[in-house]
This record gives sequence, C-alpha cells and structure tokens, in this order.
Amino acid sequence: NMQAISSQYPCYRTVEETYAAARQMTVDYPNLASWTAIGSSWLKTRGQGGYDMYVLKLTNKNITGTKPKMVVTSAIHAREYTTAELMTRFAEKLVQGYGKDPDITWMLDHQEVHLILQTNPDGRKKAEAGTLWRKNVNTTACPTSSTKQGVDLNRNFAFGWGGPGAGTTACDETYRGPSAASEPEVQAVQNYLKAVFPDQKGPNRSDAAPSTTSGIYMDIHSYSQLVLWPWGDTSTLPPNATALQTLGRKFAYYNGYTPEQAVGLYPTSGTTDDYAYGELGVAAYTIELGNAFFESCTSFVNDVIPKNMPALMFALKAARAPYQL
Ligand code: ING
Ligand code: ZN
Repeated sequence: NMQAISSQYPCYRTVEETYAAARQMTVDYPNLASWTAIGSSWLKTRGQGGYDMYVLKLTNKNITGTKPKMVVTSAIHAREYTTAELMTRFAEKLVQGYGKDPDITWMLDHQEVHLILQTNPDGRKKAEAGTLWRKNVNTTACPTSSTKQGVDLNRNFAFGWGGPGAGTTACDETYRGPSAASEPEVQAVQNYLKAVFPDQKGPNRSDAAPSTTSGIYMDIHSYSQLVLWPWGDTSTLPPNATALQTLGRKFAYYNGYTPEQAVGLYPTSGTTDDYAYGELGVAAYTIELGNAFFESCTSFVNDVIPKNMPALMFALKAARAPYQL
C-alpha cells in the first residue's frame, strides 16, 4: 500500500504502516510506550477523511515524577519520507534495547521521548500517491490548482509568523497560511509542545538573563546534511547562543553534518524550531537528513541510519543535562 513508490522504496513505511508500528510498540511494550491522539489533520477537521495526529511517548511508566523530555517531529513536509522512518526506527531501537542496553534502559527510566512521527499525514498520503508534495492539503489555499494548494506547515508556526522567507500567496510552495497557526496540524503540535514544556518561557528575541533549563526539541527534514539552530529569520545571534551552538555542533559531530544558524541556509519564518526556542525556551534544532527527500533504501540503511542513530542517542542524553538558555 505504499502505492507509487512501493517497489522501489520498500524501506519507507506509509502513514498507516507507521501508525501500525507505533501501536504495535504499545502492545509489545505496554510499560514503555503510549500512543495518544493530539489533534486532527486538515482533511479530518473537514470530515473529508484525513487522519488523527498522534504522539508516540516512550518512558518507563513504573517510574513516575518529572523527567527531562526530548520531543521530535518528523515528516512535517510530506515528501520527506526518510525522516519519519528514521524516527520510527529510533523508537523501535529504544524499546527493543530496554533491559539490554544499559544506556537505553537508564534513559527510558529517567527521561521521556515524545515522537510525532507523521506530522503531516494528509500531505504524506498525497506524496505516497506519487506527487513530490511538501505542504498540507488545505484545499482552500490555492483552490484552483490541485498541484499547488496547501499551506507550508513549517512557515505557519506562531513565532515570527509573517516574516521573511515565507510565501505570502496561497499557491506558493512555502505559503505561510492566512494567519499564524491557522492549520490544525500546527495547532496540534504547538498545543502539545506547550503541554510538554509548560513552565518554560521563551527567550524571545533578547532576554538577557539565562535560566537553567533542560529538554530538547528537534524537527527532522530532508535534505542537505545540516544541523540548524534558530533563528531562521535573522542573523542576530539568539540569546545565549553559546549553549544552543554547543549542543548543535556536538550533534553535528555525531552525524558528520554541517552545523549552522538556520538563516544561513536561507531566511525562513514561522518555523517549528523558532517557535519551540522563541516561544517556549527549549533548545531547538532542524536536522536536514541525507542527500534527497527520500534516499535509495541502500543509502538510507547504510548512510542515513548509521550517521544519525548515534546523533539521536546523543540528543537524548543532552536533553537531560541542565543548560543555560
Ligand atoms: N528545509 C527547511 C525548510 O523548511 C529550514 C529548512 C527549516 C530552514 C527550518 C530553517 C529553519 O525550508 C526543508 N527541506 O524543508
Ligand atoms: Zn522539510
């Protein structure tokens, strides 16, 4: 059921297969895994099919209390298949390693991992049908063109929305949407992030006083082999850039990618990581995997996975350490 890409790219699970794999983890590891609905895709809100949005949460449920948190979104851009598959395999590695690998056991005992594996399921379905789709499938945005409609969810977040590097016209490939957080997928992610990081206040643009915090947010994209940190809309250094850069550069040390401030790639606004960092004060990164939206399965298995699995394990460890932001 991968439709157009099934025979050539069997390594990338569909939306349904990803959801089934996550559900299976909750069956096989009920003390470690939960799968919770957090909102609806655009089509679902309109009663036109679509999907519930879900988060896969991993932690030892028998150890309660406040734990440092790592939150990751993947496949917010529909055609970036590599990203959801990497994170699904990361989840499987964690649950399968529990009780065997001492690092994994300790991290699942004392930390939480929250994975929104398919952040744009409607768009992803359209991509699976054979289009190189990026946006969601909001049919009221650019209604006259079935190939150009939709909102770019990674320009629709409510921090810095409407700034540079975002399309202002509905048919644009990076269309920001009619208003900040207009899209249900973005509302679901923002609400979830706010619930997970409730006490944290963003540094906004120029907070002078660093406060000690922990936790990490990553949004996984493809492609270009990059590790990006805020801001996307200005080359002004973020408050406490040192801590943000140090973490980002160390992640890049693990995966061998190029670390830089996001705006250095090209200006963007209304992105996930600027929101998580600017609004919620969480160390936030955009990772650009590999050399294509989706690699050959050979390259995915032999390059993307071995480079990024150790980097993700590092990020999970780093989420625990208090840092100044
Ligand atoms: N690239 C990202 C994009 O949304 C990005 C790059 C993200 C830059 C976040 C800055 C901040 O355009 C892809 N491949 O989507
Ligand atoms: Zn992307």
